[in-house]
Amino acid sequence: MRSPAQNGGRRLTRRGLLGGAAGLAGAAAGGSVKADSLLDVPPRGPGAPLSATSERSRYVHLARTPESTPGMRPVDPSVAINSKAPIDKLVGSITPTDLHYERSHSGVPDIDPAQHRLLVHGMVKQQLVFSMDDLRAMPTLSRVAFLECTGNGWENWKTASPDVTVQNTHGLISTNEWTGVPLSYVIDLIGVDPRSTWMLAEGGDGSAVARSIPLTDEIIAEGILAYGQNGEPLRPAHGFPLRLFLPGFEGNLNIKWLRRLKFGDRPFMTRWETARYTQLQADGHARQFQLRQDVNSVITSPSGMMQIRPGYNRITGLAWSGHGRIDRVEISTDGAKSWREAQLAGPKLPKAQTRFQADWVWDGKPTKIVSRSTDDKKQVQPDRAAFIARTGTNALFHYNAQQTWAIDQDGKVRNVLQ
Ligand SMILES: Nc1nc2c(c(=O)[nH]1)N[C@H]1C(S)=C(S)[C@@H](COP(=O)(O)O)O[C@H]1N2
Ligand SMILES: [Mo]
Repeated sequence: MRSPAQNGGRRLTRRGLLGGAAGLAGAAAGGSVKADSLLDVPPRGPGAPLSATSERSRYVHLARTPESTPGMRPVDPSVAINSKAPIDKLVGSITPTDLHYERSHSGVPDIDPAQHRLLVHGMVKQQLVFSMDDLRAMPTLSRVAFLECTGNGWENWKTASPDVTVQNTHGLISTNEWTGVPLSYVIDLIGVDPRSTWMLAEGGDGSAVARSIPLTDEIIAEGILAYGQNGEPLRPAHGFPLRLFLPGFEGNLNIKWLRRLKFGDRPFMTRWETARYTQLQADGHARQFQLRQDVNSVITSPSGMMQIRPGYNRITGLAWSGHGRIDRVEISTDGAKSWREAQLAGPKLPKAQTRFQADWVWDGKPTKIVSRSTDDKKQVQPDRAAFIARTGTNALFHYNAQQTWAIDQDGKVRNVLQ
């Protein structure tokens, strides 16, 4: 009887025969051989006992990387301020819950949901305190949407470290299904004063992250007081038992461990919006309240530190926009000289990561690959030169310039600025 290893060997030989540009169709189909019997597939075997929760295969290794700011290297988790998602190793467009990126300013509080309360006050008809049971009794809404730290990409703002992965450069984004009470429901319930144009959201963690949120029609219509993530209660790292979720808006507005909403007629000017999350412009002035995550994309394979071979390579990556739906993604395999349209693999949800893919035959010569996305509001991802011309290099947040990966003659992929 033939062993799986022999089958594998036969595949490799077949692939070798196909090699090169002429074999594109065959190579794209991988190592398929004409099969004539069950001897061509590995034998069946006995199984392990069933379990209470499903673990990953022991052949699959997936982990976030805890990092300090703006360091590129893994650090001791006790001093990490964020932990990046392994987007180079994920498929599809949903991030597994345990791999959703994490950004916490002062650790993860241990909150008993039975004790947790949400205070809603300020310019409202009636000031109320809700328990988690109160909130869970209200109508719910679920939505698949991305969450992105406004610092995503900041490593490439000034210099490009060549030896990093896409997890390092773009790992502060994830897409999950979020479930909770529509913000609009609570606003109606408490009777927010129509003159109230801002809402303060405050977290119950040590650093009491608090942000002022403008009460635009879009935010009222789409905001969620979320207690569910991918079909289960939020994980503590992501705000258990309650967080604010605002599709398309910068990560830090999505207050975790939410304990207070206060309504008012002006921004509350917390230190998070006066000192922390402002954008220093080229002229030295700081810009406040740049809240939307812009149109963005990145090729996740081939990407930083991967090794490719001449011949067929599938290009794949992720695109997203805080403005809405991704309309198209173009890729260049000649350093942004020429572009062609990638295929959107779907689902194509608004304000969610969308997978794209394209065939590519690498001729073995050094080159650069780039992606650029366009959303349904006609926002186009800028190249780095245009982005820097517009924003300068003083700022830290909202970096959405096109990501370039350089491929050298040995097929090694490296991070470069443009
Ligand atoms: N209370 C509180 N909310 C918070 C934070 C925090 O440290 N404390 N971090 C913010 C930042 S900067 C981001 S990017 C997101 C990260 O959410 P996640 O850890 O679920 O990915 O939460 C935001 N909400
Ligand atoms: Mo963030």
